[in-house]
This record gives sequence, structure tokens and C-alpha cells, in this order.
Amino acid sequence: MNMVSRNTMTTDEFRAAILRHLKYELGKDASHASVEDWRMALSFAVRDQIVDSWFAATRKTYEAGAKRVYYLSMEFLIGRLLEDGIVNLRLVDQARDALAALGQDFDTVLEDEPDAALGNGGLGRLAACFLESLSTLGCPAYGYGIRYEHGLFRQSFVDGRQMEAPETWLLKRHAWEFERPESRYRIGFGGEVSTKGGKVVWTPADSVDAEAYDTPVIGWQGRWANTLRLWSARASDTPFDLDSFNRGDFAGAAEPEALARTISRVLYPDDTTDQGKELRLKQEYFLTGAALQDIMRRFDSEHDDLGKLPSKVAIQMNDTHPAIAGPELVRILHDERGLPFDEAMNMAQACLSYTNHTLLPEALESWHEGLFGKLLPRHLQIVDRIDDAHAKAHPSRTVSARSDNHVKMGELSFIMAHKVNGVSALHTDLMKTTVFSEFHRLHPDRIINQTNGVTPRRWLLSCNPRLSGLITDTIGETWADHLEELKGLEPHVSDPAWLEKYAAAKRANKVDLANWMSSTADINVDPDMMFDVQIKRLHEYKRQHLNILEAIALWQEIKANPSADWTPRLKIFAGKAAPGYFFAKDIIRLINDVAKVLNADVETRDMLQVAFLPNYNVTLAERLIPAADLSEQISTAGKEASGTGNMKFALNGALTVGTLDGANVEIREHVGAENFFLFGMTADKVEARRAIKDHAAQAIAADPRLAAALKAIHDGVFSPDEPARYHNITENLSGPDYFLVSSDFTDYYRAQREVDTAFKDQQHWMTMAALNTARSGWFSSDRTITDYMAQIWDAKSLRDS
Ligand code: B1H
Repeated sequence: MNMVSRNTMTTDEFRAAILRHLKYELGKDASHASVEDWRMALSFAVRDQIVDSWFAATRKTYEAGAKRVYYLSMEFLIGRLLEDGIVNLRLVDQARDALAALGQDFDTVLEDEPDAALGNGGLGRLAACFLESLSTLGCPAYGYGIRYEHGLFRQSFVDGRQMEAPETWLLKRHAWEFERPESRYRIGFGGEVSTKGGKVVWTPADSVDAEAYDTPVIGWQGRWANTLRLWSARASDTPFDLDSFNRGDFAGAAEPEALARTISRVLYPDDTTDQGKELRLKQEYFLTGAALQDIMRRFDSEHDDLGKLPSKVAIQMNDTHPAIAGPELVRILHDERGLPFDEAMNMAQACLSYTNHTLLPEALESWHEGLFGKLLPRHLQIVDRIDDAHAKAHPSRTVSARSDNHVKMGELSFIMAHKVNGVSALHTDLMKTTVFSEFHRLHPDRIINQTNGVTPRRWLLSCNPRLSGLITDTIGETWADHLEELKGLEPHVSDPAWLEKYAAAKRANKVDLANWMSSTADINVDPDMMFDVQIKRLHEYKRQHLNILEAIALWQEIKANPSADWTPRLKIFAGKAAPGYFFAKDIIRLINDVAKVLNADVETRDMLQVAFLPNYNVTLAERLIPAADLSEQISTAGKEASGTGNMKFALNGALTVGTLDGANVEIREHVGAENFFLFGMTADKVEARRAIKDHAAQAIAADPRLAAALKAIHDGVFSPDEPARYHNITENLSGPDYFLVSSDFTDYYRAQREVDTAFKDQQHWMTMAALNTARSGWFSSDRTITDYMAQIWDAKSLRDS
């Protein structure tokens, strides 16, 4: 495989560049350099190449006077950047060889980089994949986010329980960002609104400054690079309080700076639950206010006609978290630039669009008007005018951005966006029929679907070199940015010699993972077991508890009949629970407790083991996905908006056991129903089932396996020191069971036994796996972004192709 070594830089040049940075940037002699020094020197050598491409892209954008896309997101889950840069610049061989010549091991140096965990889960990782695709496609774009000092907490287990520790990614040196002290904006909060000379003036009571840090985002083959601009909070030129300091009040003297900085201190550790906290609203306005000032400054530097704004600026709101962009842009255009209100509103709407990522009622943001008005008094007035204008234009409407003394951010976003998109076909349909049904009636052209995608550079080329090598050997090297070309693998799937190579790549990945687990987590497994993987945030709707219930039921069956022909299986879990989500934390503990009992059971452990790997993050995903045989996508139908892990698994040749939910529906259509293990209730049946008063009890009565598994938990089989530990879980699953775990159990168990049978025929299994790879090309985020560009942003590629 040679596709990764076409960059013109030679190994010798690369080695010289590393040594130069080591000496002059880091002030280290090679004989005394630590792994971190080598990582930094390597990163700087790579960064030099990225910066060249970055400047060229910026120049081209200015020369063309091109429209730019601005992706506003509270989360960018970018993970490690060094390998990404090396892969996209096709410098893998040179980097490996140059380090070897310097006596350093490439993989050890890569491992030293901390994950930038500036996101919770799928929404944040999607933003990162989108940035990479925007660069690969040569679309001029900025990502705007917050430079959190602490990303998502670090998870460990003590006695099976989740412990949270602060994530300190910035304590290690970070090679990728450029501080921009000159790009600093004041963000006001609170204060008064008055009228002066017929103009409305907002005089904030407090303010913080937002200072920019830029990270270049390199696209495939280094043909283009965009910017991720993250804002860091600083005290607004409050001079250091020397008087306090001189009086000995050292803490008091530093207080304004410390207070200001809290805004960018920490990422909200929440996924699909509403926090409703003042600091969160402050963070949202901090990001959005800074981004919009920056956007307007850049626009003004190039154009004098404000009317051109919608043809030069496309602003995407990643969920409602930056939805204050609507009223803020209206405020700028009306209050500051003097456009009549209606014109300001229309112009803002022409620039703005909104992606909805969830229909879960608890995740739909809404702010009490007291809090909202206290922090953003002018914006509250503007929201009311926006809502009035919408009401006037649609007198029959009953929906509103203002109800129950709240500002409803979903409704506000809908009104202020020219396009609103869902993230999978099913999710978009549900938007039209449920949460946004009335809006959809009023604005039938506004809601469109943009099924999510993932970048194949990180999620295949880089994380799975064995499979990538085989693909390149088979169909040539252009698939990495034309992922539909994977279809070209299909004719080879029926060739036993080729299939053997495919299987060998998977097996070698499993051996790597098994070795890694045995050295880091003391988990010893046979790589020929089926690797059955569920990795995602912990949430009842994602139903990790359904998975562990099935493990318990299977264990009981194996014990009852140990000599039957079982298919050996390792169930791997990873994922974090929001710190305040106690039920989810109980599920983690239960899985760990079950793992302890099952893995110690000499009678069954060759057939079934369970492992919960701590501190799930992007890097762990990159390790697990290439080694997976089975992908668990088992959410209650209608609840998972899309999922993106499901796409990564299919692309890497794991078969899915899943419900008809989110993008699973489209994955199944693409890979073929015969290459997908379907189970469970469909979204349209869920409500009727829930309406049955004793649905869980009925399901339990009808399935002795389910009853026995629940009883084992209830009796303390997995928590003998505290038998009642999981009664909250068993009572939930036998009573309200909102997420229909019990009702879906029987069919899930059936599907899993089908999986067992299929896995026994490895030739057929590998055929199905290879077909999953061959048919997953559509799930590239290049496809998604191409569609956003055409259907939402009206943006053009400037890349030379
Ligand atoms: C998704 C979120 C989310 N949907 C609130 N909503 C958050 C909501 O911190 N918060 O307050 C954070 C995140 N995340 C996910 O988006 C969906 O659940 C997935 O199904 C989807 O694939 C992903 C990307 O579209």
C-alpha cells in the first residue's frame, strides 16, 4: 500500500524539519528529548505543511470574493489531530521513517497526544467530520466554537461505579492552535435598553471579551484548509486591581479575570438532556455574539453593500445551542446598521439555517423569560417582535417562540431559518409529523433531510490501515474522497482468496485490540470470539440495559446447557453517563457487576464475556471500530435521530443488530436487508405499545428468559453484597419501562441467536461484512456536505480538482 506516501517531501527533509523544530522551537537536544518533545517537533513539522495550504485557501477565498459557510456549534469533538494531519497530507511513510531514523517509534509518539474532547458525543463528532469534509471539498468555511479549558470529563470506575475527573487536555502542550489576540470582541450581558434619537440602544451591565484561537483544518491531500476558530473568555479590559493586591487581597485582585474565564472553563457534560442553567445560556451567547461580530467584520472588510450579506454569508446553527444567532443578527442589522425591522429579519433568515438533532422533549431548549431577559434584555424584545411578525404573517398559527413565560429555542430557530434540516430520513419525517408539524404546514418547503455522514479519512483510511490497504490494492486509491467507489469491491466479495484477505484484516485488528485490552485493562480474550460492541453515550433510549439483559439471559441458557454449540462472544461496552443522570450511572454499574460475575464463571467464560472499557473517546472509537464484528444499534425506534457510529461500524465491516431507527433504516437499505439483523418495534408502533397499561408485565409474563434475567438482577446475583442495588432498574423495566426494553427483549434475543448462527459460518459472515463495507460509501460526510452546499448554503467549492 503506497497511497499514503505521495507528498513530495522526502523522509530526509522531514527528519531535518523535525530536528529543526526540536532545537529552535522547543529548545531541546535530541539526546534529551522526551516523547512529548518529539510529538511537538513532529506536529510543528506537519503544521508547517498545513499552514502553507491554509494561507493559499484563504488567499483564494478573498480573491474570489466567495461565499463562506459558518458552522456554529457548542461542540467540536475533534480528538487527536496529529495523525489526521499526517494522513491527509499523505506523509505517513515519511513521518514513520523519519522518526525511526531518529530512534523514535511513530505509534508511541502519536499516542502521546491528548484527545481534544470538546464535545459530548455524536453532535460534536458530526461537527468535526463536517469541518474535515468542508476542507476536503474546498468549500470556504469557518467552524466557530468555544475553547473549553476542560472538555468532557475523564471517566474511571471504582467498584464498577463511574467516577468523573476533570479533563485537562490543555495541560499538555498543544501544537495546533494560533492565538489571535487581535481578534477580540466584547460580549455584553444584562443592563438596560433605552431609546436615543429614535434608535434603540442596549447598554449591557457586564461584559467579557472573547479572544480567538485558530486551528487549521486540513482536507484530504492538503488541497484546502479551513479554520476552526474557538473563543476563549477574558476579562474585558478590567485593569488588574492593584489596590486590592496592595491591601493583601490577592484573590480579590484576580477575581474579575477568574469570573470572566468561567464562561469558557468547562463543556456542559450533557447529551440530550436540558441543563437550563444560566452559565449555559451565557456560553451560548458568548459563542454566538463573538462569531457574529467576527462574521460582520470580515464581511465589512470585503463588501460595502449590506444587501450582499445573504450571498456571502451562510450561518448554520448546530441544533438550538447557537439559536440566539437569530435575534442577535436582527439586533445587529436593525439596531446597529439601521435596517427596518422586517428587512433585518428577512436578511437574517436568508443567512441562517438550523439543524435539529433530537426530538426528545427534555432536550428541546427553552429559557425562562426572567433569566433570558435578565441576561439579554434587548434580545427578549427582539424575540417578541420576531414572534409577532410570524404571527401576523400566519394568522392561523398556534405555534410560537414564546409560551408559558419561556423562550422556545426550537420554535425560534425554525422561524429564523430559511432551511431546517433533520439528520436522517426517519428523523426528518418525524419532525414533520410531530414536533414541527404545524410549522411544516405553514412552511412546507422549509424542512429538508440531510442524512448524516462520517469522514472516511479518519473512520477508515486512518483508523483501519489494513482494510484501507486491501481496498486500495483492489480498486485503486481514489476511494478516499469518492467513497461510492467502494461499490467496486462487490465483484471481489465472491472471490474466496479476496475474502480471505478481508477476513485476515479483520482478524489482525481483533488481535491488536485483544492485546491492547490485555495490557491496559487486564481483559484476556480469544480473538476468535465474536466482538460485539456497543459504544455511545449512556442513555435509557439507547438501551445499553437491553444489551446487558440479553447477556444475562444468554449466560443463564449457557449454564443450563453448557455443552451446546454456543458461539463465543465478547460484549464490549464503552460510554459516559452525564454526571447527574443517576439511572444511566446505575446501568454502567450493573454492566460492570455483571461482567465481574460472568468473567469469573469458569463454566461459561469461554462462551461469554463482558467488558466495559473506561473513558470512551474518539481515540478509543478508532481502536474499537475496526475490530468489531457486531455493531449494537438498539435504540427505541423514533428516539435516535440518526446515529453516526452505526455508519462507522458498517463501513469497517461490522454487521448491525439494530432497530428501524435513525440512519439504521438507510444503512439497512444500502447494505441490503439480508446483511443486517433487524429486530424490534417500529416507530409507528411505539406509542400504541406504550399505551397498553401493563406492557412490560405482559412482555415479562410471555418470556421466561426475560423474567429469569430480571429476577437474577433483582435477587442480587450480580450484587450479592447489596441485593437491592438494582431494584430501581428492575422496577422500571417491569413497570413504566418508557423505552420499551421489556417489550423489545424477546425479539432482540431472537435476533441475537440469529447472529450466533450466522457467525458460525465465517465465510458467509465475512461476505456480509465485506458487502457492508462495499455498500456504505453513501455515508461519507462528503456526500452530506455536498448536499448542504447545494440545498442549504448555496456555496461553491474553490478547490482545484
Ligand atoms: C444529538 C444532541 C445533544 N442530538 C443536547 N442532540 C446537548 C443535545 O449538551 N447538550 O445540551 C448535547 C447534544 N446530540 C445527537 O446528534 C443525536 O442523538 C444522534 O442521533 C445524532 O447522530 C447526532 C448527530 O446528528
